[in-house]
Amino acid sequence: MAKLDEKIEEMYQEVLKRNPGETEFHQAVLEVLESLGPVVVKHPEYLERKIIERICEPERQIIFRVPWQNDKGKVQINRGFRVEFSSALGPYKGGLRFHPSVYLGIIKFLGFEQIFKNSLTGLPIGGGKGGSDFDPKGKTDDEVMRFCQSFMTELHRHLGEHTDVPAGDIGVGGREIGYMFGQYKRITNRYEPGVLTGKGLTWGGSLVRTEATGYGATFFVNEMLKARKDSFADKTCLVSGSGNVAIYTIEKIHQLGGKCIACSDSNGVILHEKGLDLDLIKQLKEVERRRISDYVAIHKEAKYIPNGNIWDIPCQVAMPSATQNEINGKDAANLVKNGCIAVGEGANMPTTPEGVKVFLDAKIAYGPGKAANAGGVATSALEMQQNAGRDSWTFEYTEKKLEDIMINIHRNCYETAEEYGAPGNYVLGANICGFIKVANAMVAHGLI
Ligand code: NDP
Ligand code: 2IT
Repeated sequence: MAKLDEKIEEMYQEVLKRNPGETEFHQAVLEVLESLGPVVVKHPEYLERKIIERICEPERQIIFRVPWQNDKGKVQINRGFRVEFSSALGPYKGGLRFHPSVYLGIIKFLGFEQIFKNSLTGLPIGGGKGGSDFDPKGKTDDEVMRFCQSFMTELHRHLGEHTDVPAGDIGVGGREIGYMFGQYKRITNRYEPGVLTGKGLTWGGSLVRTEATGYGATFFVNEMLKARKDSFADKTCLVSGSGNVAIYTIEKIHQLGGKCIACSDSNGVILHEKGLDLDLIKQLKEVERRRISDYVAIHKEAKYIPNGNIWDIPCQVAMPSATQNEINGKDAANLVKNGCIAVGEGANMPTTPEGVKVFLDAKIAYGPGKAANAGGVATSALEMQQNAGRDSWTFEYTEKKLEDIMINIHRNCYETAEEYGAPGNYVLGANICGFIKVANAMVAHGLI
């Protein structure tokens, strides 16, 4: 762990005290605070106005009961969350996660990261996150619908195109956004597409939003490789997870000439040395909602490794796209030892602090989530633009905008790292660049 500036250390201790037990939130805060020492030296006004202390305290936290009935008529109770972290740059914006591990500490880590990520996109969006400890696995379509309707029955009063605009995350995709949009419309009697993003294409959605996070993360890695006079051509790649982000990361890697040989889920790893069959993965995951273990029934030469560790497989590029803390110090050391030269985080905070240190010390190209996976939320902001203008753009036009945004984020992180004397350190670059824009807006808005 880098040593914190004395004043910043005090702020971190206060965060620990005020938010007991929220270990993921502590981790996300510490990672940002470690970068801010030189910033407060240059900008003493941030200390005077307690900008860091204010950023660490969400503007509003909503926790609510979500009652619903399963197919047998039995009453179920889940907990819903929406943490509206920062509206310095625009309406609160960020996804909803449905996963049994969800509690306040996870939503707060995600919401905190989202502030700086959204700032990096250059678009007018604040930071927020929400979700529930509801487990969509094994639930029928009707059960998911009833849950989403109950969730939105409470959440709707907090939303609005100028107030708070949720989207998907783990366990929340097009189906769930559809049920929530329907319930919002029914309760408010307003057809207000700008209230959610990730919508279907016939009712206000944007082309490229489905692909955006994976494509964007791959564009970001491509920029890191270009900065090192390298490219994806013939690179062997690993992508963890097999959900939305993983699928479109694999797709773009293949389009850019790389070969992705493995993906995973929480039960195991698929290894296919000749390159993954993405059409099959899409069929299994997006259409049939099955597990990736079924892949080997079609491709006999591929291997399914139950409880396997994907990071044990030698690769040149690794793109963690499943969940937080999926790469620990040992995994990171293994990746580097096996010849990995670039890591791009599609997931949020997938690398532990020990792992991050390994990547930075080895000086490989390491793109942290808040920069590398910003293409998803950036394209959500493009969806909001289209909704506001009652417009819809072509795939090519929207993808080009996404690519330009990722190129810009890369350049800003790269140049900020140089300016602060840490060339090649995208962690420092992303944290400082994302922070300064939010901090300046907060100074301008006065003490609120
Ligand atoms: P999905 O629900 O579509 O897919 C999640 C994938 O990750 C599944 O393969 C799932 O496996 C695996 N996974 C989830 N939790 C765990 C866990 N605790 N242990 C092991 N594997 C796990 O989600 P997304 O693809 O949308 O999200 C993936 C990551 O990307 C998350 O970190 C999310 O925050 C981040 N992200 C998503 C964005 C988006 O636009 N969707 C934007 C930016 C970041 P299983 O099915 O076995 O649970
Ligand atoms: O983590 C993320 O950036 C997301 N889950 C996407 C958020 C969004 O509002 O599109």
